[in-house]
Amino acid sequence: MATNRTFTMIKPDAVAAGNIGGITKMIEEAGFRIVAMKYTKLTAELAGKFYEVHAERPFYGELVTYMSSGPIVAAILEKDNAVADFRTLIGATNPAEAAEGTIRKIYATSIAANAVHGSDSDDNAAIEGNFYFSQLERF
Ligand code: IDP
Ligand code: MG
Repeated sequence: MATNRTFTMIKPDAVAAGNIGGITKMIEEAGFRIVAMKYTKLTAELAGKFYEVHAERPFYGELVTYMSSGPIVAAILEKDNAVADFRTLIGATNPAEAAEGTIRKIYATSIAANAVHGSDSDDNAAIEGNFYFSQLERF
């Protein structure tokens, strides 16, 4: 059964480019309610843990370096069908293949620096939300 929460990060490239406001506006206008939000920075060790499922992929080292290169915004979002609807809102991993009007089409600069993260399943949404937020930090 689909649950109603997903997890996102506004990634270092988008934060550095001053796009926290623009991306958050798109998220809210798409009908997502922010139930937790944090401005923070990953160490390489924490980025490595977050992306552990990708440890065998050729881009893992680049991904860990990039995701720990500057501040990010982590958030839990609520909406009916949150995981699938948020993946639609952000668009394809590679911005060159992302649909018009998606967050990645508008804000991503490369397949690595692709502006936002979105959970790919309800299970991962819960795991990823728990990675950043305690029970007392979600509303
Ligand atoms: P997703 O974020 O759309 O779910 P994943 O395949 O889960 O995409 O990859 C996780 C992240 O790793 C991507 O968002 C992107 O930042 C990075 N990444 C994916 N593929 C590549 C690549 O081919 N080169 C460099 N970085 C990549
Ligand atoms: Mg993914």
